[in-house]
Amino acid sequence: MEQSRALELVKPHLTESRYTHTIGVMETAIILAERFGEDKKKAEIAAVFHDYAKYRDKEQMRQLVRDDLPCKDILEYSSELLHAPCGAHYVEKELDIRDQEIIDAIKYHTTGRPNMSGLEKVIFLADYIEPNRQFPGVDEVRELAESNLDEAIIQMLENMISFLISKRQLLYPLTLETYNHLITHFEGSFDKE
Ligand code: DGI
Ligand code: FE
Ligand code: FE
Repeated sequence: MEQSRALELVKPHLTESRYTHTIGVMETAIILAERFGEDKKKAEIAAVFHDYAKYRDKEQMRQLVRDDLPCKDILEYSSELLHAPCGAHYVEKELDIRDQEIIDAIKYHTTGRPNMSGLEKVIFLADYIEPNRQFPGVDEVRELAESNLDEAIIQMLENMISFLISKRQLLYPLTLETYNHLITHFEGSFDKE
């Protein structure tokens, strides 16, 4: 799919600021894909559609999860988590995007998961560091993303998890599993006291 066609398809589903964010994620994802040897075209398409379901009706998304998706546990956590797996489903059904790597990158873009593919990592990180983002600590993650995808994601998860704790938000187990997996596999596997 051409970039212009993809953007045209996603635009009606987003607010203006979310569309600007989406363009930022797309441009960042292409740069990261180039840098870390991932497929740029897949990164572009996954980025364009990553927030496709951001403004869908929450009750309809809960229904979809209850009836058709395997991730039932998500229903017990923040409704902000719904748009990732539901978006992956809608993109497949409504836009006929069948590439499983693209679908998985959309599905896991909010929480990550253990053993993420390179493309999943690129979208997960691009969503966090795109130029319109202004989270505390984001510049440190941008700096790490210049050279090390896994280190950047570990720092990003530390920021995210600390932020959620500071707001006394429930932590979705998959987010923690992503973090545990990365520090086990990419920070040396010795125990730190
Ligand atoms: O959709 P975006 O705003 O671009 O970004 P996103 O898809 O990463 O969604 C961010 C939201 O997801 C934010 O409100 C925090 C929430 N989130 C991510 N991981 C967890 C989480 N919320 C809870 N409660 N638990 C998590 O583990
Ligand atoms: Fe999102
Ligand atoms: Fe996003």
